[in-house]
Amino acid sequence: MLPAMFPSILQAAFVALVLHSQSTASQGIGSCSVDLKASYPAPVVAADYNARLISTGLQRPRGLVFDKNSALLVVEFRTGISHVTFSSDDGATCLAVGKTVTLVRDSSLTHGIELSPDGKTLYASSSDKVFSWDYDAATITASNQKTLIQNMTNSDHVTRTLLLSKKQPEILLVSRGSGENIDDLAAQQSSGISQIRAFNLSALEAGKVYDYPSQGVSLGWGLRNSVGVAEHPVTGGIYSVENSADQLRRQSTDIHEENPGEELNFHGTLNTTPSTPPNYGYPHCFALWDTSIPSPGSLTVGSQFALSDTDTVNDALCASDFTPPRLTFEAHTAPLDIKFTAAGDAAYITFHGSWNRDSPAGYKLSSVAFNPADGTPAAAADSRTAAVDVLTNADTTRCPGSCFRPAGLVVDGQGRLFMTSDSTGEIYVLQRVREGAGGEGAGSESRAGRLPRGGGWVAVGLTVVLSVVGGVFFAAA
Ligand SMILES: *[C@@H]1O[C@H](CO)[C@@H](O)[C@H](O)[C@H]1NC(C)=O
Ligand SMILES: CC(=O)N[C@H]1CO[C@H](CO)[C@@H](O)[C@@H]1O
Repeated sequence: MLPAMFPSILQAAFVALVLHSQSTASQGIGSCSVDLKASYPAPVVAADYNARLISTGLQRPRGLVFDKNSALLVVEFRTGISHVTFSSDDGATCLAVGKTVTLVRDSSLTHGIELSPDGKTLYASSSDKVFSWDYDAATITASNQKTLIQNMTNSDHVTRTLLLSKKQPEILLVSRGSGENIDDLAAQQSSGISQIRAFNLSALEAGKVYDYPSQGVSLGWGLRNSVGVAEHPVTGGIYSVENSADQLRRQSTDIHEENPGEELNFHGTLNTTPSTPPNYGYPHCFALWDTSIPSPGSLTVGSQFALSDTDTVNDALCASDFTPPRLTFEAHTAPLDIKFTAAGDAAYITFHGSWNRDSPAGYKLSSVAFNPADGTPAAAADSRTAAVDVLTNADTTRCPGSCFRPAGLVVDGQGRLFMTSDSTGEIYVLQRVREGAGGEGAGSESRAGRLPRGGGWVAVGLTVVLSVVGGVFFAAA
């Protein structure tokens, strides 16, 4: 009897400890009339953040940007672009969505969206093309559609992430993934597969269209599917988050459950773009997340490894000829977006969630601490704890069915973070409520103080009771 009961009591104690330091979304601080409820268990919010569900009913929302009138423009996968206004903004996370109208109806659009610094040119992408429109925020119209870049069609990965540089506003970065899980074409630079390329929009002659594979400047290749791309606000350093491969075997052993790691790659700054762009490894080399693989040798977390030691590409070549990630994340968590805070002290990353794993992983929003002055991640390259939970599903074993799936991010002028969940058609807003977040080591005592009124004391009480109960059972063990 006792051994069978034991794990559940430990589990209960653990749950209480988690409750002690976290709260659930939409349990407001102060009064707010916005009270949307998710159709799945309420997400769990880190204690140094508030979070609220503010919009539902969108069609697979992915990327999003703010226009000059503080409306959100949201690209909906294979639907178009919606214009979302707020009927009230009572500060913090208390925003009420007023009207949502269709701005662009286009079933080819997938994910990428950008707006020029003057707010008058809108950009979005299909799997093949990047388009622009003249955008009028007052009349809510997008007109005069043009094709700027073409020839990006892939059968498999269809997002073409767009990033307009803030440091060089005429430069548009476009990230394109692979056409299949292991795409041999990616090994030829001229294919334009699995690359991030930069295009000078000011240099595009009227009526002309850039050819993706052969024009623009490559920031790197061998990037399987780098869906999130961001520019550090202080240094201008370009980072991307890469979705790495599925179903991998090493020396014929199945290693896919815990490997390879997803990657955070660094691409330098736009004014230091090297004439020979670095190769980040795919489809030959992959980043290690779990070191328990056949013949690990001296490989550590984040080292790049080959699939076979008889290959022309082996571990030694992966180390010498390819650029390793700057950070590695849990296998198959599927990072889709990365956005920096204005100060550059943290980056938020949406992990859409796994399919190629027995136990679901990801399905959460995380933060990664950065050194604001030099724009580098605070954690070492072999860290397994660089990504810190901000908003998580209450029970990941129920994902993807009863879960939100984070996709796009945007930070507003007040530092509030807006996040789409494509599978549930939702937008969440989050706000950091205490400085020093975005890294590790926040004490749980101060976190408890951020629970909604009343809840904190219940959680503290529960923890005390269960710690005592747990202690008794630990002692018995
Ligand atoms: C972009 O093109 C314009 C027009 O040709 C040129 O003046 C500008 O220097 C270019 N910008 C960069 C960063 O190359
Ligand atoms: C190399 C290549 O495939 N080029 C194509 C780019 O797209 C245009 C417009 O669809 C085609 O005409 C080119 O053949």
